[in-house]
This record gives sequence, structure tokens and C-alpha cells, in this order.
Amino acid sequence: ETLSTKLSNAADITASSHAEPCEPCDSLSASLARHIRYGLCRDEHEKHELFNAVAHSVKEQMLDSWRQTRIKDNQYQQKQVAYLSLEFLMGRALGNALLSLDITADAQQVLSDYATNLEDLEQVEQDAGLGNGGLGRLAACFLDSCASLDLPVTGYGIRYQYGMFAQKIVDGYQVERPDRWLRHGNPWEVRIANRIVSVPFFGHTETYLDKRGHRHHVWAETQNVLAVPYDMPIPGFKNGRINTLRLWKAEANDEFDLDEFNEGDYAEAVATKNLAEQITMVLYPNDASVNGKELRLRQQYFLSSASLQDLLARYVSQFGEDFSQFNEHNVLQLNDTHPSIAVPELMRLLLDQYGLSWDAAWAITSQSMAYTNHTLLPEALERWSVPMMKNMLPRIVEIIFEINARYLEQVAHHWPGDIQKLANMSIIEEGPEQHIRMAYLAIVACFSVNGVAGLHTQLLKEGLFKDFYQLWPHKFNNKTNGVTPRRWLAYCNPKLSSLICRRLGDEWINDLSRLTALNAFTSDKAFVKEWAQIKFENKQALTAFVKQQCGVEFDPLMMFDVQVKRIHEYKRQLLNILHVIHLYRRILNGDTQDMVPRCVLIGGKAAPGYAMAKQIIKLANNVAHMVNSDPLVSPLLRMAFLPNYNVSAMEKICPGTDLSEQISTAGKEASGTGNMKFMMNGALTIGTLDGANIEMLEEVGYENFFLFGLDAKQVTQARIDYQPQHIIEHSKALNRVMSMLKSGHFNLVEPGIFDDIIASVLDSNDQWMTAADFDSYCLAQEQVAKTYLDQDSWQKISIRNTAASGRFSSDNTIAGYRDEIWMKK
Ligand code: B1N
Repeated sequence: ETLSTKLSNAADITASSHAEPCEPCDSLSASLARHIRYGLCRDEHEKHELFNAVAHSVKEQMLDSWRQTRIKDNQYQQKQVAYLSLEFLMGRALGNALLSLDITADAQQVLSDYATNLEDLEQVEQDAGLGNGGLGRLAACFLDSCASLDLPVTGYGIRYQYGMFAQKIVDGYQVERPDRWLRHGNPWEVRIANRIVSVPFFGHTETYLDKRGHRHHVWAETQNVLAVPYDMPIPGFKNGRINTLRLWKAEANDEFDLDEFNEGDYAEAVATKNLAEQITMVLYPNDASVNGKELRLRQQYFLSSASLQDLLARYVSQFGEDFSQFNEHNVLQLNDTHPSIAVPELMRLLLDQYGLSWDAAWAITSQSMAYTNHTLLPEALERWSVPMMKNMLPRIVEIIFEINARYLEQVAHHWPGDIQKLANMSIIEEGPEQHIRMAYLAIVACFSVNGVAGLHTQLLKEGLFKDFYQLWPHKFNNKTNGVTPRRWLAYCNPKLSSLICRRLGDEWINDLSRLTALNAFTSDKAFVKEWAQIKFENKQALTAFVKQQCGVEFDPLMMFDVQVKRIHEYKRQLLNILHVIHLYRRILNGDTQDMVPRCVLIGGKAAPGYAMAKQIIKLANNVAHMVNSDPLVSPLLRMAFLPNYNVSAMEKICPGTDLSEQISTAGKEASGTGNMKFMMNGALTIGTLDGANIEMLEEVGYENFFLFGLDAKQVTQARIDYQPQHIIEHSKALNRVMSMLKSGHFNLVEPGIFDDIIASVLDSNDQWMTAADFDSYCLAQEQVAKTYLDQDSWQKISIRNTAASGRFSSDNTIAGYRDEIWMKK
């Protein structure tokens, strides 16, 4: 490699010069040899050092295409999309990159020279766990689909030094451990020192009139924090596009507290570095609930401001300060309200930095931003205290009040004389302390508001955002979630993937609707047999994983019944556990007719402050212990709680699952996406009419789905006069289960620890209506068992589920965002 090649590879990323031809980079093999020889500076190396060398070599294979993509996109021939998200749950990158670049076989070959195999090496990579659950993983699937659909989309997020906490189980309880994912460095990232920006905090505002009588606003005496971009490559599937995930790290400004330096308080001044760098220290571990901490708002503003400054600088370098074409060339998608402070921030930059009028700035802002809502749960709706925000972001608060005043005029015009409407719809919530309703701010400013599944969008329009839907019906639209078939079938299930390729070719990998052709094979005996055999082998692999992670012995001849997701009352892991207790009691009573041997696996993290969720984990562990330690029970029933559920765990779990549990209280799960991964991999679903389950059922048909429980309307109805005690009295099965729980059978030496859980089921205010759906759930589970006994029909249904999963490719979802939101004329 010549020095000039190196220099041209490192060229300024803003350069919009044409790509000059350069020498091709080294082969993977030569590159790896070089990294091992010159990168390690030692003769012995540990596993992670070899992994880093491999990852650097694979990244090197992407650098030329990455640069070409950047140069092309800087010409703005296509509208540029910025996807703003506080979370990107990327998981591991190596296997995915090899698949996208089509060099997996090459890598296997090269690694054999180093006496290691690829599969083992892949396990060495730390998950990039920069997200909580579905919302963050959705962002990751979207990036993969955008690159694969050749769309110029940049992900903007935060480079948390500590991602999602690692979960350990001690005495059945969750214990949180810090996720030190950057400990050995991150070989995929590139620090882009020439795109650093500065983000203001605190200070105060001043206004003055200029000579022409124009009012100007100054945000003075701010404390500035540097935002340093770290870029990660996002390779498209075999198409040469490499998009960028740009993650911001907070660093102290050198001028930070210069006075203290001068006054001799050197140590004090250096210590303030920590305050700045705190901002990107840790991911808040709340899923579908808010954390009202000031630091969280700082993270949100930091991400929004840095990303917008980056976007504007890039635009200005191409078009100068003429913003008339901005909307033609840029659009921003807000992943929930978490980055919605970008709305007043874009106004501020256009007004105060670039001198635009209010109307001009508003025209640009309100035509460039789109908002995705991910939940109806009231505990997840963000409201920020005005006094707190005034202190931290005084200029931003001024702008929000101005937006609100102008918007309320429209409301008054639409509903003349209706004072209550004004109060209900105001962005400012009144009370002992004022609060900013971030969702309202987003709806007012954005040209598009979308939900993430059909039912969810309908409930947004009828319920939570009803008034807004009446005012602006054209803003509302649905985009049902999806998952990337590259990671969630082609990569994670190589055996099934190869069988499908042998029969259908490989076009399904970026056109998942082609899987419907599998329906033709349900009566092909050899095919069905091979389908079953692959599931069996995947179950063997999952058995080994469960043994290693939980010490519990599963048996691949038994049915694998799996529920993995964040622990939340609305997801009703409790309903699942109550069913396990029901089966356990039946076995103890010798009532085992038609019972199918089952292994039940539950996994997921509880938010550290969510006491009830933590008790549910404890209950799962205690029930598992009782079930597994009775030799009379274990031939028919086994149970494990899998610690530290994450993206990499799901890659092993979904290929080996027979039955997928999607059992949330109807109306509560906005979409769900784990449900789709299981379906793609041939699992059958037991589920309620909630979120995307409804659309999965639509695709696969009632005969191939185990439906149970109240629907969303019935849940609302049943709430009015809900008497769980009464339900329990009339249900033999539930009665026995509750008695067993109350008797202390699962907590003999820990009296009282499940009292809250028991009380929650008996509570007539139980939001999650666990008792209401119990009988219906057990009945559906009996149907599952009956179907499983006939393996031939089970396997056919399994094939039909994979065949019907095409609609849930995130390629499909992204095509919708592209055509109906981003590029819509
Ligand atoms: O977003 C997923 C959906 O598939 C799930 O149904 C939904 O529960 C999930 C605050 C959230 N909604 N809201 C969140 C996450 C973190 C946080 O701090 C809220 N996550 C969802 C993808 O659409």
C-alpha cells in the first residue's frame, strides 16, 4: 500500500470531488496478515485481539465503497434522510458484514490459516447493545434495509460508553452489571475529528434590536460541550452501498472553564471534563417508560443539536446559505419523541445562526420532520418540566412557547370558543409546575405522524391523538414494523436458509415475498422431512446454549415454548408462568392425558427500577427450580430463565423455537417485532389480537395461528366491571393455580415474596387483565399440544408460517417510509 493510497482513503469526508481511481485495497488475507503483523505489536495474542484484527481487515474491505457512497451522496442527487434515534441496538457486526459483502466463505478459508474457525471467532465480538428492546432493534433493522434498498440514509445516535446493562441471576433475582462493550476498543468505528461540533447548555438569553429595528436573540454565557462523531459502516446487501451510522460522543471543550485554569484551579478545571463527558456515559435502561432525569434531556438535546448542525453544515457546503432548497434535499425521521427537541433546535439554528425569519424557518422545519410513535402507554409519554428546561435550554423554551402560541391560534380557529380544547391540546401542560408535552410538540411540527402496526395507528387516531387527527387527518399514517431477513433468517439460520435457497434460489433474501413459493412444498415429503430435521438440529444447538447459560437440561425431542422480550406487566410473562404452574399441577395430579412434553424458556431484562418486573423474574426462576427438581415432572415439563437476553441470544433462540409466545393484553403492544423473527424461522405463534399479531394472523390464516383472549375493544369493555375474584372462583384451573401460589409452594423458605404478584392478579384494577384471559389461554395451549402430537401437520403449519412472513421484512416497511413519507411529492 502506498502512502498516497492511504492519504486518499483518509480524504476529508466533506470532499465532493469526483472519486479518483486508486489502487485496489489488499485482499482479505493480505490485510489480515498485515493487521496481525503490525497491529498487535506482540507475538502472542488473545482471542479478542485476533477478532479485532479480523474486524479491521473486513472494515478495510468496505472503505473504498464507503467513500464512493459518501461522494455520491454529497452530490444530493437523491433526497437525504437522517434517522434520529436515542437507540440503535446493533448487536454484532462481523457475520452481518461478511454476508452483505458476500465474503463469508473467503473469511472461513483465511481463518483456517490461523487455526480458528469463523463461528468461534464471531462469539468473541461484544454486542453493540445501544438500545433497550424493540424500538432500538427496529432502528438497526431499518439501517440494514435502507442500505440494501440503496437509500441515502444516515443514522444519528449516541455512542454510549456503557450500553444496555448485563443481567446476571443471583438466587433467582436480577442483578445488573455494567456493559463495558468498548473495553477492547471498537474496530468498526472511525473517529471523524474534522466534523466535531459544539452544543450549548445553560446560560441565559438576551434580545436586542438592530439598526433596522429587527429583533435578534442571543443565547449567552453558555457552557459548550463538544460532540465528536464516530462513524460505523452499514453495508447494503451485495449492492456496494455503505451507509453511515454516526454516533456522537461528548467531550469537554478545551475552553471549558478557562477561568479556573487561569486562577490556578487546574485540577478543578480538569474535573469538569467529567460533567461534559457524563452526557454519553450510559444508556437509560427503561423500555416503554420514561426516565425524567435531567441527564436524559441533556442526551436528547445533545444528539438533536449535534445531528442538525452536521446536516446544516453539509447542506451549506453544497448550496451556501440559501435554504430554499433544503426540504427538497433533506428529511428527518424522529424515532419516537426522544429526539423531538430537534424541532425547536432546527428553528433556533435557522433563526439565530442563519438569520432566517420565523415564517421561513417554520416552513423548513415543519416540512422536513416526520415522527414515529411507538407506544400508547401513558407511562412512556415524555413530559419535561418547564423550569428545569428553562435552566438548561433557555432559548429552546422561548421557541417552544412561540410555536405553541402560533399553533393555538389554529386550534382556536378550528374550535371557536372552546377553551377546554385549547387546554387539552396545548403543548404546555398547566399545573403546579408547567410541563412540555413532547408528543404534541412533535405532532404540531411534523408533516407525518405514524404508528407501527395497523391496530396501533387506529388507536392513535381514535384515542391518544384524536383531537390532532381531527385537525390534521392528512398527517396520520401507518407503517407496520418489520425485521431484516438478512440477519433474522439468512444469517441466523444457515441450515434453513440453505434449504430455501436450494428450492427457491436466493432472491428471497432481498425480496421476502418470494417465500410464499414454499407453500408448494407442504406436500413434498422429502422437503417436510428436511424442514423438520433442520428444526431438530437447531433445537439441539439451543439445548446446548440453554445448558451453558442456565445449567438446565432441555431435550430437543420435547416442544420448545419460548417467550423472550423485555419483562413488563403488559407483556404478561406472568400469564405464561401461571400456565406452567397449571401444567405442573396437572402432572403432580397425574392428569397427563394428551400432554405434550414441553421445555418452556423465558428470558428478558427488567428496568432496574421496576419492582414488579423484577419479582416476575424471581417467580420464573423459583417455578423453574421446582419444576426441574422433580424427577416425576421433568419427562413432561422443564423450564429455564435465560439470563442476559440480547440480540446475539435471539440469533440462537429463534431458529430453535417451536412455539412463540406473543401474549400481551390486547391494545398494549404497539407492534412487536420478536413475533416476526420467530415466524420467519418457522415457529408457530400463540397470541392475542394485539399489535402486528393481527397482521401476522391475516397473512397466515386462523388455521395456522393459536389465537386466544379478549380483543382491544373487549378489554376496554371488560375493564368497566372487572372482577378477577369472580373469574377465579369460576375457573377450576386458575383457582388451583392461585391456591398453589398462595400456599407458598414456590417460596417455602422465602415467605411473602410473591404477595404483590398474587395481589396484582386479584386486583379489580389490574390493567393487564391476567385472570380474564387465563382460561382462553389454557384452551389455546391444549390446541397447541394437540397439533404438536401430529408432527406432520405441525411441520406443514411451520412451513406456512415462514411462507407467510414475507410482509414482515423491514425492506417492505422501509419501501413504505420511502414512498409515502420521505420521497412523497
Ligand atoms: O417499540 C417497538 C414495538 O414493536 C413495541 O411494541 C414497542 O413496545 C416498542 C421509551 C420505548 N415503544 N416504546 C418504547 C423504548 C425506550 C424508551 O425509553 C419507550 N419501545 C417501544 C418498535 O416499534
